[in-house]
Amino acid sequence: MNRLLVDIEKMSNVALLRLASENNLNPLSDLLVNALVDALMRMEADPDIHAIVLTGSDRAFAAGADIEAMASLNYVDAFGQDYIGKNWDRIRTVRKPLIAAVAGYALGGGCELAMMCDIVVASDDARFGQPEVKLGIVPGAGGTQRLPRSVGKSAAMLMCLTGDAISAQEALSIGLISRVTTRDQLLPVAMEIAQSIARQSLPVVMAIKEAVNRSFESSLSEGLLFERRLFHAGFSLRDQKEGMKAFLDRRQPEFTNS
Ligand code: CO8
Repeated sequence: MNRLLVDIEKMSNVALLRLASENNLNPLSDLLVNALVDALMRMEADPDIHAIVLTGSDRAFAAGADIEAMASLNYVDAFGQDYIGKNWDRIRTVRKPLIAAVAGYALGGGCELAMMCDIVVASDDARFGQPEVKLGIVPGAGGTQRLPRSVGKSAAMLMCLTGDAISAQEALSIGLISRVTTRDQLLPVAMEIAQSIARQSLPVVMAIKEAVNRSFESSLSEGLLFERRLFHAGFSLRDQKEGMKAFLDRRQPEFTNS
Protein backbone atom coordinates (compact mmCIF):
# COMPACT_ATOMS: atom_id res chain seq x y z
CA MET A 1 0.00 0.00 0.00
CA ASN A 2 2.81 2.39 0.97
CA ARG A 3 4.55 2.07 -2.39
CA LEU A 4 1.64 3.58 -4.31
CA LEU A 5 2.15 6.93 -2.59
CA VAL A 6 5.71 7.28 -3.85
CA ASP A 7 6.56 6.42 -7.46
CA ILE A 8 10.08 5.17 -8.08
CA GLU A 9 11.90 5.25 -11.42
CA LYS A 10 15.53 4.24 -11.83
CA MET A 11 17.75 5.70 -14.58
CA SER A 12 21.55 5.43 -14.95
CA ASN A 13 22.36 5.06 -11.24
CA VAL A 14 19.81 7.71 -10.25
CA ALA A 15 16.45 7.10 -8.57
CA LEU A 16 13.61 9.52 -9.23
CA LEU A 17 11.12 9.47 -6.34
CA ARG A 18 7.82 11.23 -6.89
CA LEU A 19 5.40 12.05 -4.05
CA ALA A 20 2.07 11.04 -5.49
CA SER A 21 -0.69 11.30 -2.92
CA GLU A 22 -4.29 11.46 -4.09
CA ASN A 23 -4.45 15.19 -3.26
CA ASN A 24 -1.84 16.66 -5.59
CA LEU A 25 -0.86 19.21 -2.92
CA ASN A 26 0.79 16.21 -1.23
CA PRO A 27 -0.24 16.85 2.39
CA LEU A 28 2.44 15.05 4.37
CA SER A 29 0.38 12.44 6.16
CA ASP A 30 2.12 9.80 8.26
CA LEU A 31 1.29 7.33 5.49
CA LEU A 32 3.02 9.46 2.83
CA VAL A 33 6.08 10.17 4.95
CA ASN A 34 6.34 6.49 5.90
CA ALA A 35 6.16 5.58 2.21
CA LEU A 36 8.85 8.14 1.43
CA VAL A 37 11.11 6.85 4.20
CA ASP A 38 10.56 3.29 2.99
CA ALA A 39 11.48 4.28 -0.60
CA LEU A 40 14.54 6.22 0.56
CA MET A 41 15.78 3.29 2.66
CA ARG A 42 15.39 0.94 -0.29
CA MET A 43 17.33 3.30 -2.58
CA GLU A 44 19.97 3.73 0.12
CA ALA A 45 20.43 -0.06 0.20
CA ASP A 46 20.47 -0.42 -3.61
CA PRO A 47 24.10 -0.55 -4.77
CA ASP A 48 23.11 0.58 -8.29
CA ILE A 49 21.70 3.86 -7.01
CA HIS A 50 24.22 6.64 -6.41
CA ALA A 51 21.94 9.69 -6.13
CA ILE A 52 18.24 10.34 -5.54
CA VAL A 53 15.97 13.04 -6.97
CA LEU A 54 12.84 13.79 -4.95
CA THR A 55 9.95 15.61 -6.60
CA GLY A 56 6.24 16.22 -6.11
CA SER A 57 3.33 16.97 -8.43
CA ASP A 58 2.96 19.83 -10.90
CA ARG A 59 0.99 21.70 -8.24
CA ALA A 60 3.14 21.13 -5.17
CA PHE A 61 6.30 19.54 -3.89
CA ALA A 62 4.31 19.31 -0.65
CA ALA A 63 1.94 21.77 1.04
CA GLY A 64 3.01 20.76 4.53
CA ALA A 65 1.87 18.43 7.24
CA ASP A 66 -1.64 17.05 6.99
CA ILE A 67 -3.64 19.80 8.73
CA GLU A 68 -6.78 17.69 8.92
CA ALA A 69 -4.92 14.96 10.80
CA MET A 70 -3.20 17.48 13.09
CA ALA A 71 -6.27 19.57 13.89
CA SER A 72 -7.51 17.34 16.71
CA LEU A 73 -4.11 16.27 18.08
CA ASN A 74 -3.53 16.97 21.75
CA TYR A 75 -0.26 17.32 23.59
CA VAL A 76 -0.37 13.87 25.16
CA ASP A 77 -0.83 12.21 21.76
CA ALA A 78 1.73 14.41 19.95
CA PHE A 79 4.34 13.83 22.65
CA GLY A 80 3.40 10.21 23.30
CA GLN A 81 3.54 9.22 19.63
CA ASP A 82 6.60 11.43 19.01
CA TYR A 83 4.60 13.01 16.18
CA ILE A 84 6.94 13.88 13.27
CA GLY A 85 10.09 12.83 15.15
CA LYS A 86 9.79 9.11 14.60
CA ASN A 87 9.79 8.98 10.79
CA TRP A 88 11.25 12.35 9.80
CA ASP A 89 14.53 11.74 11.60
CA ARG A 90 15.16 8.79 9.29
CA ILE A 91 15.19 11.08 6.23
CA ARG A 92 18.32 12.79 7.45
CA THR A 93 20.08 9.46 7.87
CA VAL A 94 20.16 9.01 4.07
CA ARG A 95 23.86 9.02 3.12
CA LYS A 96 23.47 9.22 -0.65
CA PRO A 97 22.94 12.66 -2.22
CA LEU A 98 19.33 13.81 -2.28
CA ILE A 99 18.24 16.45 -4.78
CA ALA A 100 14.86 18.17 -4.43
CA ALA A 101 13.10 19.19 -7.63
CA VAL A 102 10.40 21.60 -6.49
CA ALA A 103 7.47 22.76 -8.61
CA GLY A 104 4.60 24.72 -7.05
CA TYR A 105 4.19 24.89 -3.28
CA ALA A 106 6.82 23.87 -0.74
CA LEU A 107 5.13 25.00 2.45
CA GLY A 108 5.61 24.11 6.11
CA GLY A 109 6.76 20.49 6.23
CA GLY A 110 7.18 20.69 2.44
CA CYS A 111 9.72 23.49 2.74
CA GLU A 112 11.36 21.59 5.61
CA LEU A 113 11.50 18.43 3.48
CA ALA A 114 13.22 20.41 0.69
CA MET A 115 15.72 21.71 3.26
CA MET A 116 16.49 18.14 4.35
CA CYS A 117 17.67 17.49 0.80
CA ASP A 118 21.26 18.31 -0.15
CA ILE A 119 20.55 20.39 -3.25
CA VAL A 120 17.29 22.14 -4.16
CA VAL A 121 16.29 22.98 -7.73
CA ALA A 122 12.99 24.82 -8.26
CA SER A 123 10.81 25.88 -11.15
CA ASP A 124 10.33 29.63 -11.53
CA ASP A 125 6.77 29.45 -10.18
CA ALA A 126 7.67 27.58 -6.98
CA ARG A 127 6.72 29.09 -3.60
CA PHE A 128 8.59 28.41 -0.37
CA GLY A 129 7.19 29.24 3.05
CA GLN A 130 6.81 28.36 6.72
CA PRO A 131 3.13 29.28 7.25
CA GLU A 132 2.81 27.44 10.58
CA VAL A 133 2.48 30.69 12.55
CA LYS A 134 -0.80 31.30 10.72
CA LEU A 135 -2.09 27.96 12.02
CA GLY A 136 -1.11 28.81 15.59
CA ILE A 137 1.86 26.44 15.71
CA VAL A 138 5.66 26.52 15.56
CA PRO A 139 7.42 24.82 12.58
CA GLY A 140 8.07 21.22 13.56
CA ALA A 141 10.58 19.66 11.17
CA GLY A 142 13.49 22.08 11.12
CA GLY A 143 11.98 25.39 9.98
CA THR A 144 13.40 27.31 12.93
CA GLN A 145 16.72 25.41 12.82
CA ARG A 146 17.69 24.54 9.23
CA LEU A 147 16.27 27.72 7.72
CA PRO A 148 18.50 30.17 9.70
CA ARG A 149 21.51 27.94 9.06
CA SER A 150 20.73 28.12 5.38
CA VAL A 151 19.62 31.74 4.87
CA GLY A 152 20.71 33.57 8.04
CA LYS A 153 18.69 34.95 10.94
CA SER A 154 16.88 37.91 9.37
CA ALA A 155 15.49 36.10 6.31
CA ALA A 156 14.53 33.08 8.44
CA MET A 157 12.78 35.27 11.00
CA LEU A 158 10.86 37.05 8.23
CA MET A 159 9.63 33.76 6.80
CA CYS A 160 8.83 32.06 10.14
CA LEU A 161 7.28 35.05 11.91
CA THR A 162 5.10 36.33 9.05
CA GLY A 163 4.37 32.91 7.53
CA ASP A 164 4.42 34.56 4.09
CA ALA A 165 5.78 32.52 1.20
CA ILE A 166 8.61 33.67 -1.06
CA SER A 167 9.20 33.11 -4.77
CA ALA A 168 11.80 30.81 -6.27
CA GLN A 169 13.88 33.85 -7.29
CA GLU A 170 13.84 35.18 -3.71
CA ALA A 171 14.69 31.70 -2.42
CA LEU A 172 17.65 31.64 -4.80
CA SER A 173 18.83 35.08 -3.77
CA ILE A 174 18.88 34.20 -0.04
CA GLY A 175 20.59 30.85 -0.63
CA LEU A 176 17.68 28.57 0.23
CA ILE A 177 17.93 26.84 -3.15
CA SER A 178 20.66 26.18 -5.69
CA ARG A 179 19.04 26.83 -9.05
CA VAL A 180 15.83 28.11 -10.71
CA THR A 181 14.61 26.65 -14.00
CA THR A 182 11.54 26.78 -16.19
CA ARG A 183 8.89 24.16 -15.48
CA ASP A 184 9.97 22.16 -18.53
CA GLN A 185 13.58 22.11 -17.46
CA LEU A 186 13.02 21.26 -13.79
CA LEU A 187 13.38 17.49 -13.96
CA PRO A 188 16.02 17.47 -16.74
CA VAL A 189 18.19 19.88 -14.71
CA ALA A 190 17.69 17.98 -11.44
CA MET A 191 18.41 14.66 -13.18
CA GLU A 192 21.51 16.08 -14.87
CA ILE A 193 22.86 17.26 -11.51
CA ALA A 194 22.11 13.82 -10.02
CA GLN A 195 23.72 12.02 -12.95
CA SER A 196 26.79 14.19 -12.81
CA ILE A 197 27.14 13.27 -9.11
CA ALA A 198 26.40 9.60 -9.89
CA ARG A 199 29.35 9.49 -12.31
CA GLN A 200 31.77 10.21 -9.44
CA SER A 201 33.07 7.66 -6.94
CA LEU A 202 30.20 6.73 -4.60
CA PRO A 203 32.29 6.39 -1.41
CA VAL A 204 33.87 9.79 -2.10
CA VAL A 205 30.49 11.41 -2.77
CA MET A 206 29.08 9.93 0.46
CA ALA A 207 32.12 11.13 2.42
CA ILE A 208 31.68 14.68 1.02
CA LYS A 209 28.01 14.72 2.01
CA GLU A 210 28.93 13.53 5.50
CA ALA A 211 31.65 16.17 5.83
CA VAL A 212 29.47 19.08 4.67
CA ASN A 213 26.69 18.00 7.04
CA ARG A 214 29.24 17.73 9.85
CA SER A 215 29.98 21.44 9.42
CA PHE A 216 26.50 22.18 10.82
CA GLU A 217 27.10 20.03 13.89
CA SER A 218 30.63 20.88 14.98
CA SER A 219 33.11 23.67 15.70
CA LEU A 220 35.37 24.73 12.81
CA SER A 221 38.43 22.99 14.26
CA GLU A 222 36.50 19.74 14.85
CA GLY A 223 35.02 19.95 11.36
CA LEU A 224 38.42 20.57 9.78
CA LEU A 225 39.87 17.60 11.66
CA PHE A 226 36.97 15.42 10.48
CA GLU A 227 37.58 16.58 6.90
CA ARG A 228 41.34 15.95 7.17
CA ARG A 229 40.75 12.39 8.40
CA LEU A 230 38.38 11.70 5.48
CA PHE A 231 40.88 13.28 3.11
CA HIS A 232 43.67 11.02 4.40
CA ALA A 233 41.40 7.95 4.33
CA GLY A 234 40.60 8.70 0.69
CA PHE A 235 44.13 7.62 -0.29
CA SER A 236 43.10 4.06 0.51
CA LEU A 237 40.61 4.05 -2.38
CA ARG A 238 41.27 2.61 -5.82
CA ASP A 239 39.20 5.51 -7.13
CA GLN A 240 41.79 8.01 -5.84
CA LYS A 241 44.48 6.22 -7.89
CA GLU A 242 42.19 6.05 -10.91
CA GLY A 243 41.02 9.68 -10.64
CA MET A 244 44.54 11.08 -10.48
CA LYS A 245 45.96 8.69 -13.09
CA ALA A 246 43.13 9.58 -15.48
CA PHE A 247 43.87 13.27 -15.00
CA LEU A 248 47.55 12.71 -15.76
CA ASP A 249 46.71 10.48 -18.77
CA ARG A 250 44.28 13.20 -20.00
CA ARG A 251 41.27 10.86 -20.06
CA GLN A 252 37.99 10.47 -18.20
CA PRO A 253 38.28 8.38 -14.98
CA GLU A 254 36.56 5.02 -14.74
CA PHE A 255 35.56 4.82 -11.12
CA THR A 256 34.74 1.44 -9.59
CA ASN A 257 33.33 2.80 -6.33
CA SER A 258 36.02 1.02 -4.39
N1 CO8 B 1 -3.05 19.44 4.85
C1 CO8 B 1 -4.26 18.90 4.55
N2 CO8 B 1 -5.01 19.30 3.52
C2 CO8 B 1 -4.54 20.30 2.75
C3 CO8 B 1 -3.30 20.91 3.00
C4 CO8 B 1 -2.53 20.45 4.10
N3 CO8 B 1 -1.33 20.94 4.40
N4 CO8 B 1 -3.10 21.88 2.08
C5 CO8 B 1 -4.20 21.87 1.28
N5 CO8 B 1 -5.06 20.92 1.70
C6 CO8 B 1 -6.37 20.56 1.10
C7 CO8 B 1 -7.41 21.66 1.29
O1 CO8 B 1 -8.02 21.54 2.53
C8 CO8 B 1 -8.34 21.37 0.14
O2 CO8 B 1 -9.14 20.27 0.48
P1 CO8 B 1 -10.66 20.16 -0.08
O3 CO8 B 1 -10.53 20.13 -1.56
O4 CO8 B 1 -11.15 18.88 0.52
O5 CO8 B 1 -11.37 21.37 0.43
C9 CO8 B 1 -7.41 20.92 -0.96
O6 CO8 B 1 -6.20 20.48 -0.31
C10 CO8 B 1 -7.05 22.04 -1.91
O7 CO8 B 1 -6.54 23.12 -1.16
P2 CO8 B 1 -7.00 24.63 -1.43
O8 CO8 B 1 -8.43 24.69 -1.86
O9 CO8 B 1 -6.62 25.44 -0.25
O10 CO8 B 1 -6.06 24.98 -2.70
P3 CO8 B 1 -5.54 26.41 -3.15
O11 CO8 B 1 -4.96 26.22 -4.51
O12 CO8 B 1 -6.58 27.43 -2.96
O13 CO8 B 1 -4.35 26.76 -2.10
C11 CO8 B 1 -2.41 26.27 -0.80
C12 CO8 B 1 -3.18 25.97 -2.09
C13 CO8 B 1 -1.89 27.71 -0.82
C14 CO8 B 1 -1.25 25.29 -0.75
C15 CO8 B 1 -3.35 26.10 0.42
O14 CO8 B 1 -4.00 24.84 0.31
C16 CO8 B 1 -2.65 26.14 1.74
O15 CO8 B 1 -2.34 27.21 2.22
N6 CO8 B 1 -2.43 24.96 2.36
C17 CO8 B 1 -1.88 24.87 3.68
C18 CO8 B 1 -0.39 25.18 3.70
C19 CO8 B 1 0.12 25.14 5.11
O16 CO8 B 1 -0.34 25.85 5.98
N7 CO8 B 1 1.12 24.27 5.35
C20 CO8 B 1 1.73 24.11 6.64
C21 CO8 B 1 1.07 23.00 7.38
S1 CO8 B 1 1.70 22.86 9.03
C22 CO8 B 1 3.16 22.04 8.84
O17 CO8 B 1 3.60 21.71 7.77
C23 CO8 B 1 3.88 21.73 10.08
C24 CO8 B 1 5.18 21.06 9.73
C25 CO8 B 1 5.47 19.98 10.63
C26 CO8 B 1 6.50 19.04 10.04
C27 CO8 B 1 6.00 18.16 8.94
C28 CO8 B 1 5.27 16.96 9.44
C29 CO8 B 1 4.71 16.07 8.39
